[in-house]
Amino acid sequence: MAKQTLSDLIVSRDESPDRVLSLLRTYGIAAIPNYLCASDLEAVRGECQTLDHEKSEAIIERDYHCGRSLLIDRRLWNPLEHPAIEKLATAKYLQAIAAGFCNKKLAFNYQFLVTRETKSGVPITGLHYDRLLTLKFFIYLLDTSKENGAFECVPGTHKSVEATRAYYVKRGVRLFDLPNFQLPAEIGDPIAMEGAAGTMLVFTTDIVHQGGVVSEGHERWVLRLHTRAKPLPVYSPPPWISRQWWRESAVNPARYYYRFRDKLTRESPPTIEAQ
Ligand SMILES: O=C(O)CCC(=O)C(=O)O
Ligand SMILES: [Fe+2]
Repeated sequence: MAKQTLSDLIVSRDESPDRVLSLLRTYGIAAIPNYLCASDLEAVRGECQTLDHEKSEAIIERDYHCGRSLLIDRRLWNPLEHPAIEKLATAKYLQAIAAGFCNKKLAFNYQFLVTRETKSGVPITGLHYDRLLTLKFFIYLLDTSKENGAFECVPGTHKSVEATRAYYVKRGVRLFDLPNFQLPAEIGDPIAMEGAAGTMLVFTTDIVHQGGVVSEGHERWVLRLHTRAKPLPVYSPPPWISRQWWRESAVNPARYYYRFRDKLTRESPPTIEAQ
């Protein structure tokens, strides 16, 4: 596939969700500048700020090596107290994208993460795909460029990652153990998805991606909504009662069948590359 630039991945706010879907399917990502208008952006920022002081079972502070990270479960909070984030999380436009992208039952935007990256000089993450497959609606709350750690990705890698995931899942490998940071060195240079505050990136986490590096004197602030297929994939599935647990358990016959077959056929995992 010819190398893309950021402008190939941009959808204008007044285009239909179909345009986002087409980029999402081809490249694994689309960017919508000005997704939030100035007043909605201001309101979302205000609510994100108050989350910092809110005590609720819905909000969990997570360890984060480059700043602060709050994980919020929307199923456990009071929507009336967070109207701006609720409006964003329930938007028909986003529902149409999610439904068009995945034809399974969805936990649509059931969870979101607010991160504020203030620590400079350290990569936010290295290049990877996520172990838990997620459709992310990732919104910059501040103007974001390479200087303050813009999200980066290698467009078109999601298809081979999907095949890689299927390869391991078929063989009973735990999602927790997926080698999601093991990527070929020649995968290609990632594109920095720079955008003004209010820009939304829509991507499947099967795309190879990473966070950038915040430079001294700068910061990044992001809200990202998580949509996943049901039953929700997890790192530690509940024993006995979940299909994921049986698939990952020692009694899964596929594990032994493929061990035998892979020896005979010398089949190896697909190569992760841009397609
Ligand atoms: O924070 C970033 O830019 C990278 C984020 C990431 O890896 C993710 O949301 O899955
Ligand atoms: Fe990730």
